[in-house]
Amino acid sequence: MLPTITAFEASPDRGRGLARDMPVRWALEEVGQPYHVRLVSFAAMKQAAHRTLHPFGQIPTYEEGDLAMFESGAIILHIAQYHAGLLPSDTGARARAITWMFAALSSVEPLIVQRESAMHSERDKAWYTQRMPLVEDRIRSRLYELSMRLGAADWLDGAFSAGDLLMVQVLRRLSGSDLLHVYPNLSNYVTRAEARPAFKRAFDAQLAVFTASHEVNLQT
Ligand code: GTB
Repeated sequence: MLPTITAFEASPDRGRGLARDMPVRWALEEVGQPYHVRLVSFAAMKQAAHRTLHPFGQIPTYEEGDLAMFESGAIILHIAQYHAGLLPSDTGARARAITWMFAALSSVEPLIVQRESAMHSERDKAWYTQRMPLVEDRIRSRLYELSMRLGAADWLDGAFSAGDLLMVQVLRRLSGSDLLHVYPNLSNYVTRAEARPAFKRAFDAQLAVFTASHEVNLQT
């Protein structure tokens, strides 16, 4: 039985592949696991049926037989544990790759999400122009540290892993800002990952959903 994931029926990212179904799709493509997608509206996400799968009423979710999961990081770890291709078999290297997964989600992404939240909900507040440089400085110093660690390597720790997949997906949220370009090795890291055939398949699949929903909206 193929796993089923959920994704936005009409993603607010307008097909840029920034919503969190994207890294799950990408992980499934990397390991060669076909999957079904169930599209959900914002209203449906908040209803009881979806909340049995996701207590916070969000996407993505993952169903496979009797198993139902939420949280993109946990889903990707599950995929990586049960399929070859996203985690090394050596115990130490595997632990380090998992460390990078957590680093992406808990030490890098929150700083970037803070900036997005400020841009979306605090623009009209008196403190916005003072707060934003501080928020961006925190991102800059974390990117500097990451850039130093990556150095001239292709990936964070040896071969491409689920740690790189999540880190790149997090860094992609800075596309459209100039924050990443200050560190050419990080920009190149993202470009290198985006050139992977699995990334392209995942990206095209989520873009097709946006294009179809956009066409429907134009006709109605
Ligand atoms: N920690 C959870 C995970 O990693 O799975 C977070 C899940 C989450 O934030 N889901 C978002 C959601 O369902 C979609 S991805 N939001 C609807 C709601 O809460 O009602 C976050 C996201 C949304 C939009 C953009 N964008 O437009 O660029 C980017 C990322």
